Amino acid sequence: MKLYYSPTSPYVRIVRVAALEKGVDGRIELIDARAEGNDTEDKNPLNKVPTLITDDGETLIESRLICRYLDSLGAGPELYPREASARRPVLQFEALIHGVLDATVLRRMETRREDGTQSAWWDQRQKRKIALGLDRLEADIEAVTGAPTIAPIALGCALSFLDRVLADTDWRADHPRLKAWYETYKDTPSMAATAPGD
Ligand SMILES: N[C@@H](CCC(=O)N[C@@H](CS)C(=O)NCC(=O)O)C(=O)O
Repeated sequence: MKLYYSPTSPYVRIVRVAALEKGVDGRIELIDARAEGNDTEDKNPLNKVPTLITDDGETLIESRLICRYLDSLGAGPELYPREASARRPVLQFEALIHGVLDATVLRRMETRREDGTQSAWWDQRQKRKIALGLDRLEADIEAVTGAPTIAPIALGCALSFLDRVLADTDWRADHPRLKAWYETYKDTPSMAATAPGD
């Protein structure tokens, strides 16, 4: 398999941690999508990372789809529980984390606009999504303290990303349960192996 990646993308990191947890990372060749000639537009019309090319030559886009595919391979833990009542809260938790990540990326993009064209309204809107999303994750923390599903993987990668890019957001201050959980997770072998360099 070939995984088009960028080292700083939180979505790519989720896929990479999932691959390590499933024991299939050795089957994946990493291709830096930022390098000349490695653009993904001819494979993925959205031209985003992660993009995975399977051994059968199929192209999979979107980290959540790729993680589900990896879950169908390898021997590791069931990242997406098969049983419906166990699967639903995991999918909900995952969706919420991706929402927080999407809002964080949008805030970051806004800061890159030229001076005078940045929208305080837009920034505030994304900031609120992040704050309320974190509150809900704090309330539902049990989703990550049970079985080793995709939920802790996505949460760990998301909190790490917040630390890296949102200097004005001290998420730990109002979220003691997330803070305590992250301390136990941030240095796990899969997280250490995928840490973005500075
Ligand atoms: N929902 C997508 C988000 C992927 C995404 O936004 N990737 C960013 C990097 S963090 C990207 O490739 N951006 C390039 C672009 O939007 O042109 C997923 O979960 O895979």
